[in-house]
Amino acid sequence: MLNSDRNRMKLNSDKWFSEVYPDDGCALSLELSEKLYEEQTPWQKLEVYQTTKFGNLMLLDGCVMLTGRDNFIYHEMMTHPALCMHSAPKKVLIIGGGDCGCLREVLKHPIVKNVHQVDLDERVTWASEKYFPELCESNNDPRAILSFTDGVVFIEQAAGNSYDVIIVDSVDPVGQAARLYSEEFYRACYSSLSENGILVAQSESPLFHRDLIKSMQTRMADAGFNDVTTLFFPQCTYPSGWWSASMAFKGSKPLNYRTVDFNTEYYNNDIHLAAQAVPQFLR
Ligand code: AG3
Repeated sequence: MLNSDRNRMKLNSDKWFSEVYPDDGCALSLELSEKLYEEQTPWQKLEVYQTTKFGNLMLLDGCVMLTGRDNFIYHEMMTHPALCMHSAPKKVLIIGGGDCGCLREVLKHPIVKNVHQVDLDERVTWASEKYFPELCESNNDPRAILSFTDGVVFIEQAAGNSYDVIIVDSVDPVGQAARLYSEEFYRACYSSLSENGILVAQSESPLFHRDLIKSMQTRMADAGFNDVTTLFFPQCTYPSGWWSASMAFKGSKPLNYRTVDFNTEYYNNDIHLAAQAVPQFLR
């Protein structure tokens, strides 16, 4: 396409989905080819579309949760760095993560003995099984348990020393989900982690939500964690296209990390180190 044609192209609202970020005066648009599903679940509005170039798209309450094309970056970064930094991550808990993308990555680690995924909304997993079957290919692994209940209540009732790694794959910190970003919640995670346990939680955009990242780091430290590190990575279909995950260590932050011996699309040893480089404005 010539540049002059490109400039004349307007977004036709029937063909395009846009997630608008009003606080930041911008939006992300994806070209749609078909609407595949829509449901108001007891918790949220769930929609699935087929896009022209990004594979299937899942929205929750109008926010992009994942696309077939780029979800691998997020799911690999939410799982492999933390699992590789733990010397023996045998028991893993995923809070949220109903699309099962994190679950699939966790189960790639042979050292993992069991993974419990706790998401509020069973319909998200149903939709993922139907429209993102590649993410759900390990759901029948005997090491996996899927529960559909409130993650905050679940972790408050969990016994001490229950998990080696806890992964919080949640939606943005609005409404009910805001509880997953509180110091109280991090305290409950701390208590249920084993001695050198690691917590990793999605922590939004470094460009748009720097105050949130800073306050998550502070709350994690205030909850008792010994060390906190944020990982940075691209995620082109989330606000600003740049995303983060924050890790909290119950013991001291390990200097060594295990190398994966299975296929990944984004994560590798160089990425493991590079993702920890902190931008100047977040120091
Ligand atoms: N969880 C984080 C999604 C946040 C995206 N925010 C937005 N589009 N406003 C994603 C779930 C993937 N397993």
